Amino acid sequence: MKYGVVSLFPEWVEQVGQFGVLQRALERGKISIEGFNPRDHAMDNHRTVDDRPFGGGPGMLMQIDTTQAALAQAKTALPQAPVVYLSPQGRKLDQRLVGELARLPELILLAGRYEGIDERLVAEQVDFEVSLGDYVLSGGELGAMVLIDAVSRLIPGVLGDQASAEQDSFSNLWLDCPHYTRPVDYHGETVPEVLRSGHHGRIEQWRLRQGIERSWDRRPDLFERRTLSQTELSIVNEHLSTLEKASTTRDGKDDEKPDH
Ligand code: 4GX
Repeated sequence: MKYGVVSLFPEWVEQVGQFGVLQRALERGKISIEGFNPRDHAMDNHRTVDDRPFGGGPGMLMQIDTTQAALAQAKTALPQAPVVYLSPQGRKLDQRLVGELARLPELILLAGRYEGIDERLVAEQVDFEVSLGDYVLSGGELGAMVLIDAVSRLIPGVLGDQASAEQDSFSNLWLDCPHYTRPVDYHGETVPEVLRSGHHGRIEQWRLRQGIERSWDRRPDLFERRTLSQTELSIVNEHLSTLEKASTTRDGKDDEKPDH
């Protein structure tokens, strides 16, 4: 995957490739990251890259010519790349979208600063918008970095062990199960016996169950519009009756609420 990043701070975005698995991916030529800075195209003495919005109001916009010039340069370098604009108006990034993007050979990420970019430039030049979530960032750079990180680890050969990408949360559509390492006893809490049993079938079952139970408890939205397999359904049903028992036991306890 070749990434092009149009940003006023391209060196910052490029740093995402200086550590960990992405650093190795860069070294192995699995990915490349090239920045394109609108400021390099500013010709006035102040090297201006912002401009005032028509209609007034607080804040500035990206100056259209310099943004356009940097984007044009990125498109020449990456002729096959769709242009992704990071903005809160975009499709929210999730693992499904990450997977779709990972199949592309090239990607241009347009990271806006200030209040954004002229709508005509967006309409003419941007293929789609991606949002990191419903909160406000100071610019699209962190979005571009998150996207590069999440997409790159799905590219074959980027993770040492391809199986670990598939095991992560959301690749299997459920939250991840808990993990344990040494020591067996940590502050009086012990590692679940099943994980020390060496029984791989039971370990797999336990991990699936833990992931589904955690999803039910913490992310009920993951069950919306999803058809459960027979196994998943029985895990949920058993979890529900366990929760039910626990709550009726508590309700029935008369030593918790004193009688008057
Ligand atoms: N997920 N921001 C983009 C500039 C902007 C303003 C208006 C388009 C329209 C964000 C997010 C995000 C802040 C980046 C505003 N762009 N990006 N920037 N959430 O909050 O991606």
